Amino acid sequence: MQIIQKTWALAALLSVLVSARPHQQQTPIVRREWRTLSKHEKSSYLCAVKCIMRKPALTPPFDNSGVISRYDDLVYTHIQQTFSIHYTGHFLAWHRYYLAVYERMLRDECGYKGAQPYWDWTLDTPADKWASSPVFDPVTGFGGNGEFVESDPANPFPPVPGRTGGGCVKDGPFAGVSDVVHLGPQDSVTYNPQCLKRDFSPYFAGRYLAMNQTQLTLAAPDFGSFDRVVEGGPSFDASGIHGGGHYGVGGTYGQIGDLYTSPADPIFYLHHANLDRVWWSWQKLNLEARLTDISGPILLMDYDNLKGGNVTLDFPLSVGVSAVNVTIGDVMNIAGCGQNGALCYEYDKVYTLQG
Ligand SMILES: *[C@@H]1O[C@H](CO)[C@@H](O)[C@H](O)[C@H]1NC(C)=O
Ligand SMILES: *[C@@H]1O[C@H](CO)[C@@H](O)[C@H](O)[C@H]1NC(C)=O
Ligand SMILES: *[C@@H]1O[C@H](CO)[C@@H](O)[C@H](O)[C@H]1NC(C)=O
Ligand SMILES: [Cu+2]
Repeated sequence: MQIIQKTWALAALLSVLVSARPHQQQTPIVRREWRTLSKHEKSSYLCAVKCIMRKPALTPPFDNSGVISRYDDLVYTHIQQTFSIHYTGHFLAWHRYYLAVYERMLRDECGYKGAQPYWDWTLDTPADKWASSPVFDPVTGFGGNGEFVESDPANPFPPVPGRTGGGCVKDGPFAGVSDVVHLGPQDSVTYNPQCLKRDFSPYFAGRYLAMNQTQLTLAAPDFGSFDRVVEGGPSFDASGIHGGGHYGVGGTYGQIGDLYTSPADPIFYLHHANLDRVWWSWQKLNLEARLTDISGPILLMDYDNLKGGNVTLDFPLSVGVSAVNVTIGDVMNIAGCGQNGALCYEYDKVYTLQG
């Protein structure tokens, strides 16, 4: 009798411990390329995106807040941290965590059963193939370009070379809605209902998203130089694969081309999943060493460390109200699964170095 009671007590204790850690998966979920998903898988993903756009925000309300939905919670935290998460050593680590949190929100809060898909844009180059990418499909994808609008001559910044759109998206699941986007432009966080805009630059995509640029990126010898090839410089002529996706889709007038509000376009998450896959591909070329290789400035563009030092594995990452804080060290291994980090996913395929 006593043994039975003790066993029962132990079982109860174990179940409490297990339920207190609801995200402790044992085996990684597998991220796949958008075009390899079945019609049903694509529509489940798009359905989950629309669902998270309808769930009420957790960010504490402030005057005239534009943070309406759970989707906005993430856009908001990206806007707030814009200048501390780009052109820094933790750029890739922060976005890796941000994506994993989005993926978990889709699964836990909207019943999505799959993993976050990625977009292998090398398959949609050269430039003349860009606009017909399956990612932009009006029925099974995210819809395409916006109507062409002339560049504003009063804008002191040069237009994105090769831009072809700029207006509201004309087809797909986000077309015909005047308040898909609530935040922005730029760092504005008060309620500003907008349509989703895109401004494709097939030229820009062809120049920075083809296999040649991806190979150049993978060939970097250490993390510090790898990150700089990914991020490129702030000018259009010094871009890398990061800017290639943002400006190839968003041009001058699309939200995804706006450094602050870019996650307002759901394609952001597929583009960044592929950037993360490039990083993981690079790590896998020498995994043991590259599970701990991290450097790059703590402060914006401080590549010479004149104002601050490099980030290290214990550097903290925060994505606001949607998840606990972690460190860079917690996200170095995408398939740590609670034993060795905060993440538990894999990619079905990685890039390899050619020739
Ligand atoms: C890659 O090819 C594109 C298209 O031909 C070209 O514009 C670009 O400069 C090339 N990039 C590199 C790094 O060679
Ligand atoms: C920061 O890291 C770079 C490599 O990315 C290295 O060359 C540099 O010496 C480091 N700076 C400091 C202050 O440790
Ligand atoms: C997470 O990090 C952010 C930014 O560093 C900080 O403001 C916040 O207080 C931290 N949250 C917790 C729960 O430690
Ligand atoms: Cu970003």
